[in-house]
Amino acid sequence: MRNIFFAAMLSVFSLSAMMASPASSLLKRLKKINKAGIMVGHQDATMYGTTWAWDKDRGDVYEITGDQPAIMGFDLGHMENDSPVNLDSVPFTRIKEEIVKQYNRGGIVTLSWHPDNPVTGKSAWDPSGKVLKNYFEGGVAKQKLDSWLGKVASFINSLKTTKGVKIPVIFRPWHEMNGGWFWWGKNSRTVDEYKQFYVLTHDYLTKAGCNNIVWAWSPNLGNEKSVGELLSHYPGDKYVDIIGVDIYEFDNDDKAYQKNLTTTLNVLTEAAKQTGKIAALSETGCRGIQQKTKWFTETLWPVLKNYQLSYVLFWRNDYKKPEMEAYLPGKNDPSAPDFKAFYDLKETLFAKDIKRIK
Ligand code: BMA
Repeated sequence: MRNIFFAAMLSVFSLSAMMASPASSLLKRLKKINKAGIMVGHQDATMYGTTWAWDKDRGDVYEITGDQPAIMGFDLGHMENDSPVNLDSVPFTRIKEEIVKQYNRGGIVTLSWHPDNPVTGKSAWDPSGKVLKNYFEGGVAKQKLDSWLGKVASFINSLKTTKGVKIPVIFRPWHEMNGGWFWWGKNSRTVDEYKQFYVLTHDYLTKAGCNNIVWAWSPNLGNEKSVGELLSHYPGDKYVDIIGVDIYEFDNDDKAYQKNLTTTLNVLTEAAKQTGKIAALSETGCRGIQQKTKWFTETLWPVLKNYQLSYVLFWRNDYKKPEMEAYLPGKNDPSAPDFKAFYDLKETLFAKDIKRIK
């Protein structure tokens, strides 16, 4: 009797193990890691830095800490146009290569997507053309976006190691929807059109076989003072695994940043609790960070340490205009030692820390 019981248990167990999708394994892992600390991420970490571009096996984080970020972010913008490089000139072949490397070192990848405006042909930052209305009425946006979703689905489906193991990623489409700058933003469509479009994106990619996506949804810092406000564009529990927020310091006002961060992370934490989702600071950074010698340990960390976030992703270090857009130091910048001190905190997790957490 006992043997039959154990055999049955074993087959149920192995069946569920066999059925676990790459996405559900990553989600499980994210929950485990969430208990150990906060992962630190960087957009385009290994592509370019404040003083260099396109070298292999480099990274501003790596040069300061000897370790890679736990999370690496890459953007799919311009994949929709069959361009060989993304909107920041990063070759898609290189993105794939770095995703595999990051997976092999035990790290995690998040993908964003800033596709051009399908109605006007201008960039993602063109809010004109009522794109989603056009989509749902079967206009030119419908033809284009359906085909664009297909291209993104093929790319995500194709993420595999050399042994053919499918690599899970966090995908964060249609972010900062509560701002007015993107064609999916607040001045360009109704809330319902937005939600329907997020759901449609989710269902399209799922049907296309992308069983390797953990879904992230993230508004921008707004004036959201309540969970209801923060979740005003939330597509629903079935479609989202991670709720993030994007918050920057553009004006060199550390106190205002801390206040914004605190107010929003309070609401985010409550929203995550109510929905049972993971919370993240999905984009952040301080303009002019190079010269700020205590920002990581004295502005960011005193706030972050109060919250159980899965990760914080610093946006990219643009080698073309680092003073305007580089959110982590290069190795010779005055802020590099402070970033190293931030790295040394036991609660901040980088690639080597999470490698051990399977
Ligand atoms: C924005 C800026 C742009 C960039 C885009 C996609 O926030 O960094 O310069 O093209 O993200 O990475």
